[in-house]
Amino acid sequence: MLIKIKGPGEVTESEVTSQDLYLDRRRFLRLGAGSLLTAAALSNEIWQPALAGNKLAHVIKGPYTVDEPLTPYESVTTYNNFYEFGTDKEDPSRLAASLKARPWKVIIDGEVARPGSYDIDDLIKPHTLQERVYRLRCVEAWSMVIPWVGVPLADLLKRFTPNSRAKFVRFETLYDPKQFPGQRRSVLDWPYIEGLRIDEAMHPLTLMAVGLYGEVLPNQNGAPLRLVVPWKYGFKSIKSIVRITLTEQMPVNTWARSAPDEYGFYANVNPQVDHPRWSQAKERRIGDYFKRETLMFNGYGAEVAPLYSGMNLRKSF
Ligand SMILES: Nc1nc2c(c(=O)[nH]1)N[C@H]1C(S)=C(S)[C@@H](COP(=O)(O)O)O[C@H]1N2
Ligand SMILES: [Mo]
Repeated sequence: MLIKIKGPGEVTESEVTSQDLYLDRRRFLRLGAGSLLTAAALSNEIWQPALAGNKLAHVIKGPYTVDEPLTPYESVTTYNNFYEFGTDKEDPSRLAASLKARPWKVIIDGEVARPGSYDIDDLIKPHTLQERVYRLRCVEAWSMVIPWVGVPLADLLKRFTPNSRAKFVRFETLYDPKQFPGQRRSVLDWPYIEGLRIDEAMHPLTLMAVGLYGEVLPNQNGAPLRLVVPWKYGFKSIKSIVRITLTEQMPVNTWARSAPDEYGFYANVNPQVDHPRWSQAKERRIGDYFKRETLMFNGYGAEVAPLYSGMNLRKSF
C-alpha cells in the first residue's frame, strides 16, 4: 500500500506556535545542571545501565559545543519525530514507555575484523562520555540546540577494526511492532535504515548519543543508542539502533527509499537546495517566534565542507 505521508516532519504553523509557549524558563536551570556534571568527570564512576531520566556519571565537556541558548528540555523531549511511535510530534513522548531499552544488544558486522553482538553497556563502558551542544535541524525547517551526551562514533567503530572494503556504514533501528505501535502500520518501510559514508562516520563531529541534558536518553529521543550528525538533516540521526554494518555499497536509507526525489542519501543541510515542497532557506528555532536563516552545513561548514569538495551538492542532495 502506498499512502501519502508527511515527510520527516512536515510541520504546520499551529504545531510550531504551540512550542513558542515553552520558552526560557528551564533553559538556564538545565544549563546549570550540565556544568555540575562536568565536575564529576574526575570520579572513577563508570557507565551504569540506567533508566531514562537518571543522571549520567563521569561526563566530560566535549569539543564543538555551540554557544547558543539551549532548547528547553520539555521541547526536546515532547516534540519529536520518531515514526515508530506515530507521525505526530506528541506521539513519541506519549507512547514511548512501551520501548524497553534494557537489555539491549547491538550487532556490529560487515567489513570489520571483529563482528559480533554486543551488549549496549559493554559497548559504551570503555569510553568516556562527552557532553556536546549541537544544533539539530529537521528537514521540516525547525531546529533545536541540544546538549547531547555520547561518544564519537569513530572511537566506537575503531574498536572493531573496519577493513579497506568498509566504504559506508549502515544503521538499523529495532523492528518490534509490540514495542513500536507505529510499526503496525506501513507508514514507512520498517525497520528504519540510515547510512553514512565512512569518512562522515569517522568525522569527529559524528556522535553516538546515549543521553541528553546530562541524563540517560529518553525513549522518545532514541534510547538507548542514537546517532547525531549535526551537519545533516535530522532524519539522518537514526534512533534506537540495533545494528551497525560496515558495507562496501552505499546503503539505501529509509527516507530516500520512500521518496527519492525529496530525500537524498547525503541530506546535508543546505539553504540553497529547496525541498521540492518547501524552501530550506530559513528555519524556526523551537521556542523562537521569528525565523532565522539556515546555515550551510547547519553552521558546521568549517569542519565538514572539505568532505564534499568537488561534489555537486545539488545533485548529491
Ligand atoms: N528510527 C527513527 N529515527 C529517527 C526518526 C524516525 O522516525 N525513526 N526521525 C528522524 C527525524 S526526521 C528527526 S528530525 C530526528 C528527531 O530527533 P529528536 O526527536 O531527538 O529531536 O530523529 C530522526 N531519527
Ligand atoms: Mo526530521
